[in-house]
Amino acid sequence: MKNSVLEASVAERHPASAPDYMPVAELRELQVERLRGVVARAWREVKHFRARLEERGITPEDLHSLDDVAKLPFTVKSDLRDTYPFGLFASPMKDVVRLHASSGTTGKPIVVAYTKEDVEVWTSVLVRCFAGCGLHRGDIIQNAYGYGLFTGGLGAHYGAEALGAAVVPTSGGNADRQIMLMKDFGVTAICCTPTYFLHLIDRAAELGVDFKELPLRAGVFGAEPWTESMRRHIENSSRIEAFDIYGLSEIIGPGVACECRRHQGLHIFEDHFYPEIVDPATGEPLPDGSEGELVLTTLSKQAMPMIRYRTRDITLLLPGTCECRRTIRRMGRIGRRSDDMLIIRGVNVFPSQVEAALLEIEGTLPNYQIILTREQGLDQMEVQVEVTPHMFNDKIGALQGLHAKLQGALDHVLGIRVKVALVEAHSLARSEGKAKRVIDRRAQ
Ligand code: DLL
Repeated sequence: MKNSVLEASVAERHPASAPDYMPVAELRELQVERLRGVVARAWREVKHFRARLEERGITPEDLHSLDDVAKLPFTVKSDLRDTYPFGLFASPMKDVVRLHASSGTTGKPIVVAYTKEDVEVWTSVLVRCFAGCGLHRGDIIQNAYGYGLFTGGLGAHYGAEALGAAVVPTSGGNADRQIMLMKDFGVTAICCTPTYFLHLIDRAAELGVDFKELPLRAGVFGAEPWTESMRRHIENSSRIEAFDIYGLSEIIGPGVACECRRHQGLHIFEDHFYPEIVDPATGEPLPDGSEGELVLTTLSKQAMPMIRYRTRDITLLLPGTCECRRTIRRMGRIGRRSDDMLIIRGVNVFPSQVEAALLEIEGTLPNYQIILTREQGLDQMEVQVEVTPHMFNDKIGALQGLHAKLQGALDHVLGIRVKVALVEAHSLARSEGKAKRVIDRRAQ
């Protein structure tokens, strides 16, 4: 650590970070007040939510303390899908200023909406993230999260700009240009997925650029699971400080939680996002310190309040307080999800999407396997598909045509480039129990 603890904690106190240090009693009071407000809003404006409460015979007046949150029904991803596209909105379109979307298990994405106030809250939590990472006005932040429907790019962009930093909005891709700009502009911090940064490290070495020699001093990495050993590798090979940032589209995007310079868990911006941990099987709330599924309730969202959203992310709320003296609680790293979602280069991919795409195309068999590898730090996905013997023995042109068709269908459904390999019927391993569709060799 370059600074002493005291120097760092003084330097970190950006004015926007004030709520991070709020006395706990005051924070709990604010949370109850906001919880009642957000539930009343959802009850008034969202038919789906009101029906759920009525089924349980609950009204917003039944909420007196934070413990009462457990009375509320959960919201799950299929609720967003079932009400696609705008069924969970609590604001009229005239008040919505932004829409984002993330891929779901079917062809239709999950849609999320923001009012002007929501964008302001989103921006403010990202300022708090960056300030907690020790970044400030004068920093040059290269933002290599994808710009577009994905929340990473625009979310981090607004936050970095509001912090007063100079933003270099490179978006994802084109590693050589990322490295050139990082070097020529004297970039001091980078935002991207951790695996993309690993790729940049490898590519820079090939180009003869040493990250250790650059002014780059921080990386704000998230959108996919990563490990402490990956942090060590990143920090050792680039001499930067690597921070873990967490978030999800349904709640706001990046900026639900972020590490501070102590790196002892991710501080959750609890004044806007109320966290619970529940048993993923039973939904029963678990005490701080127990591992389970993270459930989040938005306390100030206008356009699309989320009540007790089941994130499927497995983590724990850390007991005790952080050395940085923030009073907001911390969660552990997300190591895994309770469902089968794969995250490839920051994009969410479900094996079921692959399956659905394959089934549409004639000449393939419903036997396929997804092989995940990591090449030069970048996730690669290969889809091996068995083809009918007839097709396999046919002219080479037919196989090429099928290959192109499959490639097109998968690119379209998944939104990322994957490798397609056509293999002979019965050549893929069979399982006696559940089929093992995914072989993940990324950690090997
Ligand atoms: O990935 C938002 C984001 C962008 C977060 C940039 C951080 C940085 P989604 O595409 O909706 O949103 O994916 C959300 O990604 O439920 C987790 O499973 C996973 N995830 C996000 N951040 C982390 C992290 C964005 N730091 C899903 N560690 C979440 C592990 C993460 N998993």
